[in-house]
Amino acid sequence: MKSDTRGARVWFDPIGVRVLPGTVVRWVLEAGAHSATAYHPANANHALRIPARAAAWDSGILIQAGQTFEQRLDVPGVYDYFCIPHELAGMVGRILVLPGGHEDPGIREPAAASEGLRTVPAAALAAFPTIEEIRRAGVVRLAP
Ligand SMILES: [Cu+2]
Repeated sequence: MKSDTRGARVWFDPIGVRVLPGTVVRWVLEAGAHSATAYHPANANHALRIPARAAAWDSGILIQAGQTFEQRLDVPGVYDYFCIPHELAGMVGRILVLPGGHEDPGIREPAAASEGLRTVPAAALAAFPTIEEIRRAGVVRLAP
């Protein structure tokens, strides 16, 4: 979770990662005030953009450099998450939980809109790395 010195630019680094089921993902606050919050209706009626069987998470807003938050991800699929103060600025990230081996777990892009839930801001939709990009690279970072 990063901010530049003026707070004009905010982002998750990396913005995309591929992990095996059962991985504990840790977010670390480097600078600024940020959260890591799952796209899930349990989080203030946001769209569901994590696997239906997965648990929602919300780190709350971290404010002290070095603060961390951890979440274990067991269900294969795409997990999209956002930063509460900066979702409109496109501060989002994507985790691909992919079993080892070559089977296709049928992972696909989350739906762009769902009835009765909040719309995902355009800047956020534009920021997600593609599933294919994450699958191929393993780790996707924004240009510095
Ligand atoms: Cu943020």
